[in-house]
Amino acid sequence: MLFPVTGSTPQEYPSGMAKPVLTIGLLGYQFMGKAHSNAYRQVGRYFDLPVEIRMKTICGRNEAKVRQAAEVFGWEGHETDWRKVIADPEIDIIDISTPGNTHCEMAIAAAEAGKILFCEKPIGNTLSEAEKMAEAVRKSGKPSAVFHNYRKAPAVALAKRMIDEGKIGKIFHFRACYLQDWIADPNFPIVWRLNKEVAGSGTHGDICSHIIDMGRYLVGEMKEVNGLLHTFVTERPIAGEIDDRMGASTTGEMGKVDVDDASIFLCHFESGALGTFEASRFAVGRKNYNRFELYGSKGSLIFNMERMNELEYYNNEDPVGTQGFRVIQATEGGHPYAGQYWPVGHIIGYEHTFMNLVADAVTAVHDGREPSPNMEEGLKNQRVLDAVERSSVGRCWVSL
Ligand code: SOE
Repeated sequence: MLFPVTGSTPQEYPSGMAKPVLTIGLLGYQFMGKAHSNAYRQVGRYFDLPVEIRMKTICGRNEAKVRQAAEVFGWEGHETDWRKVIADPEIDIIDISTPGNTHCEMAIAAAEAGKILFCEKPIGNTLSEAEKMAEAVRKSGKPSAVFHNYRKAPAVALAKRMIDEGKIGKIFHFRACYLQDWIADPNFPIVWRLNKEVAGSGTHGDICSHIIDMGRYLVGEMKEVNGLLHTFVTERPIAGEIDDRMGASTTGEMGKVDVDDASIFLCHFESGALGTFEASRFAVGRKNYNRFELYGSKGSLIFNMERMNELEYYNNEDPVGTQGFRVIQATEGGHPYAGQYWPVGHIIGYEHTFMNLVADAVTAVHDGREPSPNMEEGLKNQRVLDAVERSSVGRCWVSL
């Protein structure tokens, strides 16, 4: 059942009345396929949603592996041809969680088939692809969502609430880093995330896109950027059989690496704030170190995904002599999303950020509103990715 996207008001369903159903077709079954499947399966058990979610079909090229994924993740069925999933009249939402080189064709086909599109980040491998995808979604008139899941961590959503309430005042600095180290070993093979033809870029699109989204979400749009993309290891073993943890066996042959290992850039925000962004897969010792520091005239905020339930807050208006960074544990009922899960102090994890995003998105779809972030935001993210790449090549500032 598709919902009128034009401004329908939230509907209250009297108890006992069947809720409308949103039927999902998921394209992709590996890391993000697993995270999205868990979110679709679990979200209705923690949120009182105005819809039922039907996990109909999961799709992947390897029949044996996608059949197993359907059984393990709880899908009604599985498919190896993504076009058949898009053609299924029972499916309302197409979720694209495959490697980046498949996103554009899938998204356009889904939009042209009148499906609601949920898409992993970054939406495309190039700005040109992202523009075509966003245009197809606009033409469809259907809502969309993009899985910038870190916005949906309670501590991050609390930071956004505090900024919007004026508690931080005028923002001077936004400093973000997203540091991993899973390919610091030069013997790690060239898996798809290290292959430009498949992934579009390396660290830049994969994880710098997340901190770009965080900057846009918390501070606003960027005016100009100046970046540097760098590859530390230019030759690696060619990958053989992939495993389920982003790794693979090797074939014994060596191949050229054509993507960035690190992506660093400065920006001027339209607000006048300054931004510094640093993403790397060579930060030895950092595993998923997605962190920001935000400094304003009335106060400052610090978030670290590896301590995702905490938000450090400095209130510049505390009485002199008592000022200092304090840790807010974002697990209280009044904190965004936290009340859906456990009593105060009983923390949540990475998988809950996807559940929170799905809860927001399907509720918005039901209410006839646009989810956030949606494909338009995904396109703005891609414009920043593209500008930083151009500035790195040109060794100059690039305006957005
Ligand atoms: C690999 O860097 C990765 O899986 C990203 O692709 C995800 O977007 C991020 O959430 C976790 O790390």
